[in-house]
Amino acid sequence: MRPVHVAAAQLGPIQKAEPREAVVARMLALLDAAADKGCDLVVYPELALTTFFPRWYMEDQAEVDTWFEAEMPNAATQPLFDAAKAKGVAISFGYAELTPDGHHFNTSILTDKTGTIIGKYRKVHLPGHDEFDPERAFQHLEKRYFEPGDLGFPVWQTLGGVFGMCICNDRRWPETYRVMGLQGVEMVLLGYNTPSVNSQKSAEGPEDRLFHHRLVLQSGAYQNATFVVAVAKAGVEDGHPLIGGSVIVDPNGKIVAESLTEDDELVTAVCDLDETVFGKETIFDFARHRRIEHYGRITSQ
Ligand code: CDT
Repeated sequence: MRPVHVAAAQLGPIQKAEPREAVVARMLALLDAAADKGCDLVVYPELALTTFFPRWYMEDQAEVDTWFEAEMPNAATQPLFDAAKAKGVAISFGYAELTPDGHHFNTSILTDKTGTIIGKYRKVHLPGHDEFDPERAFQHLEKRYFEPGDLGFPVWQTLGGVFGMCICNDRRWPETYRVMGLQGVEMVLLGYNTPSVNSQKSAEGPEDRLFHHRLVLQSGAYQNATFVVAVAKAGVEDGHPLIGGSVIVDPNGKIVAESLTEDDELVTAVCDLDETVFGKETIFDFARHRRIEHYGRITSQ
C-alpha cells in the first residue's frame, strides 16, 4: 500500500476586488480542515489567488502585471507556505507568474511537506484568443496575457509516488496525460477555471461543460492508469459563472469523490498509488503494446 490522502480544495468565486490576502485566508481555512482530516496533500485551483482575470480586456501592460506574481512565495502567500510546513502537508496551487526576465506564464507549483517548492509547471495549452472579440459573449484572453509553457510535462518523485501537473484546458488533450504517463505518472494534479457556458455557442451550458470535463478526466486517468485530482474555481465571479465539479478520479477512470457546491469546499480521498500498478503492467503496459511507428503524425503536424 502507498496511500496518499489527498484533498481537492475547491475555491468558490473570487471577485475582482478581493485582495490576495483574503483569498489566502480562505485557502488557509481549507488547509486547516485538510490537516485535521490527516491529508498529505492539498490541491488548489488554477489562478487560485485572484479572479479569473483573462475574462477582462486590458491594453495597459502595467495593469496586466498587477495580476501576476513576481516571486513565489511572496508576502501574500508566505502564510500558506508557513502553514503547510507547520502542518506537514504538501500543497499545489496555480498563479500567474511573471519571471525576472519579463515572461508571463499560467503556472502551478507543488511543494513537499516542508513547504519547499519541488515542482513547477507552466500551462502549455492556452485557450481563447489574443485580441478583443466582439462576437463572443465574454472574453477569454489567455493567449493575450500568457506565453505557452516552456517546461513540458515533467513528473516529480514525492510522497512515495510519481506526481505530475497540468492546468485546466490541458486536461482536454490526450497528449498531456500520455507524456506524463510515459514517465510513469501515478497522480496528476490540476486546477481549472471553466466558464459554465461556451462564449461562442450559448446552447452549450453547464451540463455539457461538466460532461466534457468528467469525460476527459476519466479517460485520461484510465488510459494512463493514474489518479487525477481536478480542482475548480467555481461559482459566479463578477457576473461570470464557472463550473464546479471538482473530482478525484482513480486509475480505473472512476470518480471516487466529487464536490457538491460551487463554494469553498474540501473533497478528499485516500488514494493507494499501488492501484496504478495493475493497469500499467497489463492493458496499458506502454513498452509492450504501443506502436510508435504509427504515431509520427501526432508530433509532425
Ligand atoms: N482556464 C481554462 O483553460 N479554461 C478553458 C476554457 C475554454 S473556452 C476558451 C477550459 O478548457 O476549461
